[in-house]
Amino acid sequence: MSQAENTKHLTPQAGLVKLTMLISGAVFALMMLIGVVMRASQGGLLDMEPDLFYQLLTTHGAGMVGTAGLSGAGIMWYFLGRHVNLSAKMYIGFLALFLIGVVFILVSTFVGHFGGMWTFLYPLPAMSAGAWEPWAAAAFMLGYVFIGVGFLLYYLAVGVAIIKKYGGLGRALGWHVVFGKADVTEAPPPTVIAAAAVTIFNTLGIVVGAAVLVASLVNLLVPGFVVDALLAKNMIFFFGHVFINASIYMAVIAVYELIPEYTGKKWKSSKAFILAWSAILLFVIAVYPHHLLQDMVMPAWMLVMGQIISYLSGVPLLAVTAFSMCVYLHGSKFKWDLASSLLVLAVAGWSIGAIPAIIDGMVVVNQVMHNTQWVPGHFHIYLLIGEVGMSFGFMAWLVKSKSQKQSGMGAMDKLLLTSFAAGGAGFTLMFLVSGALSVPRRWAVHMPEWFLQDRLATIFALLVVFSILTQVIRYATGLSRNTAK
Ligand code: HEM
Ligand SMILES: [Cu+2]
Repeated sequence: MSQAENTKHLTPQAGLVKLTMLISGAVFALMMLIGVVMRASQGGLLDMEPDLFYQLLTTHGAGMVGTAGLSGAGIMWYFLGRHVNLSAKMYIGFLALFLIGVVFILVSTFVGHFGGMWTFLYPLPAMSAGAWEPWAAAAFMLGYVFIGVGFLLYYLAVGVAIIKKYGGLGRALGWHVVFGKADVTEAPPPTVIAAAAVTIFNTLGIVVGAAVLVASLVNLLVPGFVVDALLAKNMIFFFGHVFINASIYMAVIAVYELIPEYTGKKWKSSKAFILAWSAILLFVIAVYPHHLLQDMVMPAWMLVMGQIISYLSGVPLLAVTAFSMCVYLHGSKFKWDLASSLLVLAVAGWSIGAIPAIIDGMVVVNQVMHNTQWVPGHFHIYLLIGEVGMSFGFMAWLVKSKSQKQSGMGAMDKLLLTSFAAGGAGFTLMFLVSGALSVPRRWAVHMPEWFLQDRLATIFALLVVFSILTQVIRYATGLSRNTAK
């Protein structure tokens, strides 16, 4: 069946995905509120005990990264379902395990006062100096284990379905086209290529994450069981880097599938597209040492690799997504509505955010910028404007009604888009400015000299929260009205 035929069908399990996006949207909004509270507290606008700040920061980090993963997974499931047969039971299992994990994490941070950050860097969870009990750290890591197992189920279902239809992950990646004799018309659709790549690297990342989680859990229960701290750090950052990247690489499938609805031009699996996704697969796995540039005990070749691949990582992103999108938009009668505007904005945000990230991936810069707010500066650009933008673009498309299709952007749509874009840009810019001024990240208490950026950022963040909260409400009401997709 051709791709065009497929897209006419109703996606099976759309209801499950709609529910996933509702949960994601609500949690995004809630975690953003926590973010505003933290930023206001850094700016001296709120009085907050530092230990509460670290519990909130832990919840915000884990909650945001988890929700980015969840929303990305929802998007990928929805569109992959147009091409292969996916098991609803496995998805329900994934969702259930995910939600159990969330409960563990919330209990750990809010009841158990765990504040060891979403990165649970070994041996911090076991060394709270009385700030939290070992059970709270254990609950946090167990929560991750549940979420991880849920994701493994998810990728198992995806992998099996893809292999059944395409006869192997290599073929799903399009290798028979670029390395074999097959014609480019025999290449799988972009969604399948992306899904195959993400399935491989995120499964690897989660397995490594699970291993270090279990080791840390044993260390918590039996303190005599010591883990090599550098190895643990490598495993944690491999997992963390891969997982958060996977969230965007899953969400971008919405761009590949929806932008063609607006341009009338199918997103093609060209040879460049196939090669770019194979490069992404390799780079995502190999680039993680850019998180360890300050660990001078690391083998030098790994750090050099981290820096060089950081440069390269931007290329497939810009070439196959940003550049292709511009080509597709150019000369087509593109209809700007909330969904399509958010998707285009998100690709722009993702691309722009990659630049300060690459800069920070250079050893000489990292020497100065490491652990400053430059870091949350760059990742909030591609996560907030990029991943969250794609998720809300997809959600707006899901609930778009026929009458809206004709009318394009209403006044409310314009307001929501502008406040999201301007708020997001201003909020992230303040992080970058602070980072350039060497303001440290992860500090509960700021010096009065840093308050100006903190306070401006709080105002910008409120604009984002206004937009996102309103969009969630509109999505929820839209779901009950619209069952066409
Ligand atoms: C209105 C939106 C948001 C606000 C106000 C906000 C606010 C904050 C603040 C104040 C910090 C701490 C910065 C510091 O270290 O000094 C932070 C960290 C972080 N945020 Fe956000 N954020 C928002 C959206 C997001 C989104 C959408 C994501 C991901 C999808 C995200 C993921 C993270 C992560 C991973 C951290 C790092 C936590 C850590 O250092 O362990 N945030 N955010
Ligand atoms: Cu990274």
